[in-house]
Amino acid sequence: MERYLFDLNGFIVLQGALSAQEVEACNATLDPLTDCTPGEWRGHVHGHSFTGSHEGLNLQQIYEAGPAFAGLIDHPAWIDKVIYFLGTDKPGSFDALHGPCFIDENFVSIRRQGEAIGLHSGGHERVTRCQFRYHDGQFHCGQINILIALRDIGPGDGATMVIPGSHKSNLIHPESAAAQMSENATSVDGITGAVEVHLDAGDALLFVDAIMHGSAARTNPGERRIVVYRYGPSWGFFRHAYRPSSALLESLTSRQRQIVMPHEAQLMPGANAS
Ligand SMILES: O=C(O)CCC(=O)C(=O)O
Repeated sequence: MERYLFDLNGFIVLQGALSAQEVEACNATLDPLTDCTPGEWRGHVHGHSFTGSHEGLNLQQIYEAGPAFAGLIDHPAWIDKVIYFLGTDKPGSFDALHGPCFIDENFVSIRRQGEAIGLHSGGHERVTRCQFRYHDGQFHCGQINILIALRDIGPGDGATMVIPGSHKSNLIHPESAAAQMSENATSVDGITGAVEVHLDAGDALLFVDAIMHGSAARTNPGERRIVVYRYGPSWGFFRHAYRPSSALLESLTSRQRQIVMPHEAQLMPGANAS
């Protein structure tokens, strides 16, 4: 049933993915971090904002915050499903060069009244990284997201919104282009076909990034707290354990450098990259 619903809709909800104790441990770890500001380091966790306007605070590299979050990396409630939908569960899969998956972003998002994220993604874009693909009896998705509620998310709480089935759409959503031009771009409220996904604390939303998604604006007081771990196939990382030397990097043009090493490690001051 999960396979069928994921294929049909582009998402499934894993109810009770985290126990009450796990949710409590995550929230207790977060409590001292919620006043972090974008650009600030708290240990190895970095305050961040997608656009710096209405999307609230992100705490990037949240798996560094402590065991409660490190335990989510391969949590038994979802890891086998993630690998299955990436299609890297088969022995010898060439998409599984460095193991079955790679997390390319992990963060907590904290939103307060008025904050939201606008509609984005969609099957019409055919973006390789986010793609939904099924071939010869196997899923081959480019990115599977696990979004976990750390507090109950109901009406007015700024729920994640999805357009079921839009991971397969061929046409751009007619309201999407218009929404980019108006203040509606800041949330998914009012978009035809979009539904709120209400979650209890500890529930997880598993979705392919190709689905059109975003969130409702939070109208209730208080704070929405979610965690997002994005999993993709591991092949995008270096094939072998070689790394370019700093002498080479320093000698390259900016275009060459971007191809060889797209970005420098952004680390807490004083920390060493491994
Ligand atoms: O914040 C949300 O509810 C949606 C998250 C989102 O857009 C994403 O993970 O890509």
